[in-house]
Amino acid sequence: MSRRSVGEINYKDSSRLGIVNRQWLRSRRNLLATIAVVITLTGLFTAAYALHLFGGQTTDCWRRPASTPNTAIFTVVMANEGVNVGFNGSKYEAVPWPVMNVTLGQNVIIHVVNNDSVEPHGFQVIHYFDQEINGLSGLAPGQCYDVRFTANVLGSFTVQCNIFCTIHQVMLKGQLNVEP
Ligand SMILES: [Cu+2]
Repeated sequence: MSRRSVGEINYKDSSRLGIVNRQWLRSRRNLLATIAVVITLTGLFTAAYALHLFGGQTTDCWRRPASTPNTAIFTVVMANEGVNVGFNGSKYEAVPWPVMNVTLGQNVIIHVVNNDSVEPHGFQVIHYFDQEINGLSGLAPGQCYDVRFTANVLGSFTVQCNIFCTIHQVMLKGQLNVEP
């Protein structure tokens, strides 16, 4: 075997090694680029979710419904701890609580927030909102719901949690007064 042929073999080997290295580098670069794209997309989706850009279930429950003419807006918070225990702190108040006074013909929005850390709660305004929120499963912890109706009948109407729960058994009931 001559030196030259040995050299050729070495040359071919090293060039083949170079091609392998380049391919390996290219695939590695593609892999890194893919990872970067995945991280970027994940970040964008996380940010969009955190900023409530998807709508639907990511509603900010602490935002009051927008005010419109001839509309009475109330917020009712249900909680098992803190100042709102019961309905807006009904645990610490005499029945009826909370009391909502509206004028006949007004549109009414009751923004119901379940801030309970454990239990779902129902919400009912006798005559005006006899249906349940999500059937008998109620409003889950962290959820909110806008009850809307027009106060077209005079009188006092009971407001209550209509599903079984431990906090509203003894701290019932609110009242809606529709006045002339
Ligand atoms: Cu309840």
